[in-house]
Amino acid sequence: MWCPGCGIGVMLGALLRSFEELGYDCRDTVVVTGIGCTGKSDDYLVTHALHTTHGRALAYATGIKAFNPKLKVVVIMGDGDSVTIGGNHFLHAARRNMDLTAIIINNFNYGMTGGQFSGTTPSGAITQTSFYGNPERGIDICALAEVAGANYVARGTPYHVWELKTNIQEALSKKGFSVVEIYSPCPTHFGKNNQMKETRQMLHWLKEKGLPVKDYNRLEPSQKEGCFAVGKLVDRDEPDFNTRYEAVRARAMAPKGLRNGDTQ
Ligand SMILES: Cc1ncc(C[n+]2csc(CCOP(=O)(O)OP(=O)(O)O)c2C)c(N)n1
Ligand code: SF4
Repeated sequence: MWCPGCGIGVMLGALLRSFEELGYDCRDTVVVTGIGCTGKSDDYLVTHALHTTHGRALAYATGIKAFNPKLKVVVIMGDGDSVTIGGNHFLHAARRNMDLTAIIINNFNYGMTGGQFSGTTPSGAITQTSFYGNPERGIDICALAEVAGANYVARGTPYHVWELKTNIQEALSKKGFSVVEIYSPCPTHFGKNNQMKETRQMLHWLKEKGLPVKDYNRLEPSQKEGCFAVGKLVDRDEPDFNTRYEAVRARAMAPKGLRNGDTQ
């Protein structure tokens, strides 16, 4: 299904190993995807799966989780799906702290439709729609998830595959909105356009520039240029949406006089 050297299969392998090691049951696991190369991941799964529309996977997943909080809901998206066309849903899933795990393949472009720039394409990068350099700045997905209210945020790459599996397992085990962003090679488009035509060049870039969080944080701001942190970035335990909603429901169902706002 995917081009040779694409990072999506490595992500899927890490996710499936995580399901197995955490003892997930396919009967109460739902994987929701959007549209794109990444969105095709659900074709390989025996869990429940919902292949939705481009950019709306989190909205569908929110509905599933709100309706049946017992289900384990995982959302697999590309950078286009998650934070470009789907940016609004991403912001609100994080703000609500929905108990969902978002696995995001960030290959810095729209892979499926031929390599156009997306909301994460770095400034100056060459794509099919920015032949002379991208004039926009790319979104930092992890920073966005943190400020919007996610309980767990991590970044991985296919080069750091064992760490990636650990981060995915932590994300799956966390109550509330968890995000694992994966910087992922798209040699066919982004790599070819940005002097990394060979997969090994893209992997070398991930290896050289991806630093463990502790090492990255020790760098001076000027040294951070072009580098990125790999590993767990945020880990907190704010109440998720369903917990807050149940508290509101209990107040609303309480006998008159015991509800908030009752005057007598
Ligand atoms: C509403 C809507 N707009 C545009 C498209 C066309 N389209 C399909 S996939 C895609 C981009 C996918 O990029 P991304 O989400 O980053 O995933 P990737 O293919 O890179 O894995 C676009 C624009 C669509 N299917 N639906
Ligand atoms: S076009 Fe890019 S993202 Fe899509 S399968 Fe090929 S390498 Fe992967």
